[in-house]
Amino acid sequence: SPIAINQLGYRPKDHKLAVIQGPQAQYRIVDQHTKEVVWQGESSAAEWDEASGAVVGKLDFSSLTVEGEYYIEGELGASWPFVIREHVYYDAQLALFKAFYYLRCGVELDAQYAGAWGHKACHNSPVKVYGQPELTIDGTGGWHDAGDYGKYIVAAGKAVADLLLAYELYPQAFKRKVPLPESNAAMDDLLHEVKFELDWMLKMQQPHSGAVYHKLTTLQFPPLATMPEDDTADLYALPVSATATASFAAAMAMAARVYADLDEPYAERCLQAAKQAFTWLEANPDVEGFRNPADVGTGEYGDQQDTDERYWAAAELYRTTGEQHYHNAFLRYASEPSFSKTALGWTDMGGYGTISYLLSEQHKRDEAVVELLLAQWQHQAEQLVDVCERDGYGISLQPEQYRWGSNMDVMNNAMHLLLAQRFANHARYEPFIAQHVHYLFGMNVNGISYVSGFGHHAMSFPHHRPSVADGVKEAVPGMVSGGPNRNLQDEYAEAHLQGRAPAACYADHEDSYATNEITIYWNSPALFVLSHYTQPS
Ligand code: G3I
Ligand code: 9MR
Ligand code: ZN
Repeated sequence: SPIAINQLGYRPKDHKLAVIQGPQAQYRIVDQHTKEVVWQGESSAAEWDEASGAVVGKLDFSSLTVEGEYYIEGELGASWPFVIREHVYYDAQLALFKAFYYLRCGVELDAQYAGAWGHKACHNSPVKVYGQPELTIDGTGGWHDAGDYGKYIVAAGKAVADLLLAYELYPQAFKRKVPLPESNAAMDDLLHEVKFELDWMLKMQQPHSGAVYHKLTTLQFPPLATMPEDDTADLYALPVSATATASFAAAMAMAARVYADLDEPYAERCLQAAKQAFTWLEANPDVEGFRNPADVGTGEYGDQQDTDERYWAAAELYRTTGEQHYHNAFLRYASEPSFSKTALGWTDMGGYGTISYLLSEQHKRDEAVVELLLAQWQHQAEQLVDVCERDGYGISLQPEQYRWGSNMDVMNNAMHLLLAQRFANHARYEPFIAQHVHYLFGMNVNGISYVSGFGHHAMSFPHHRPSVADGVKEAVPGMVSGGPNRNLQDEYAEAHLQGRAPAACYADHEDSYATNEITIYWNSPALFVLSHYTQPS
């Protein structure tokens, strides 16, 4: 269909948009059941959209607010049916969260909780410390990172940050049970699931030094059609890094705050781990960025810049403890211009430090720094909105920004706008935020919902080993695909996507790891954003 919509549907009072390829024209919205025309209007003047390589116009039907099931119809064809309903995002939000459960390592996922998508216990052998053949550690638990079975600390850091922030800012969005094996009345499921990851992260800290191993993987990726329990090659803990240690410190400091009222001893343990990691960072100001040794081919998560992670760690430790020492450290890092204070990726974590400081109202702060950080945050929000206004599909990515994991950038930007609204206490960005959600769930040039199991035409063939190997027709649901990547960085993309416009460089194919893999830190910002829509008002 030339008419791209949010396949999940729209909430009655939200901004509602469809994007149509082709010339400006008249459209009708028809009630799917009565066949009555309930709305009519014209699309905006069609324009060439560089990112998608198409001539498109927008159909804004925000004025249709009556709940129901509809489709859009015009000369060129009709859209998928869609609903307008208050609770349209509830199931998807829960599924984006449940995806973390499906990624659990070390334990059996049994049918009671996993349905058809279970697996046996996996990756439970002792972990060899790389380069020290006599040493092993226990590295069980945690989430598989992605389509592969590696477990990487900096990736975990971003995912945990998004989940705990979502929980701090939208607690009411986490009152429904998934359910999980641990579900109980004492803690919301989100905290049980995050604890599953934190418990693993704690095992990655060297007991004496406080530094944190960069990652835990086999030496090479197993073949694609491999179930977790069949991936039995030796496991290695790769050397410590400053980025891992600082991400770890920040995530643990957040956990110490969030778990404080519910599980005091656990919160205390997280805090001690965070402090110990930070002490190591202070004693080691100049550390080479992590590089894979020559015989290791799994994800590198290399990053030469660790000041942003240190800035974030200092901010979280200050927010959690109020101790002057961390404030001083934060201000020192804040004065360094060498890194972005707004980025929210696994490489560039500065944005999380900024969020944390801006939310530390209960402590003494340097007001000049607060003003500066706020101004930067709001300035970037305005820039994102400018891009949305020019973009054919109304999102904030520029053509050159469709890179590996672009859907993370889409959701990160929506997250940025949500925080910008919160800091300035307004709701002016709502339409732009909604457009990012519409894009993720189908309002894009590929007409696909990038979340498995959600939408009439949903991503179905992720580069995700269990989804390939488990013999179940449907992919594991609730997983966010990496999305369009103009750099064609896998053999499948290279062979099939040449010459396409940036946003069209996407293949729903299991071999295309550079456009269609899934990871914990692509799900996490999407979960944050949907939690905004599923917090009962
Ligand atoms: O941002 C730059 C852009 O400015 C530049 O023009 C372009 C040119 O190549 O590169 C862009 O950077 C890309 C970067 O991702 C963006 O985040 C790199 O090319 C690209 O190689 C890099 O890809 C990373 C990929 O690993 C390969 O290292 C992804 O970010 C990262 O998410 C991905 O992570 C993998 C793990 O290694 C293993 N587990 C699965 C996971 C997801 O695919
Ligand atoms: O499956 C791997 C995926 O998780 C990684 O993100 C990706 C990039 O590091 O690599 C994938 O593994 C491929 C390897 O790099 C090249 N040969 C094919 C592998 C896929 O089966
Ligand atoms: Zn495993």
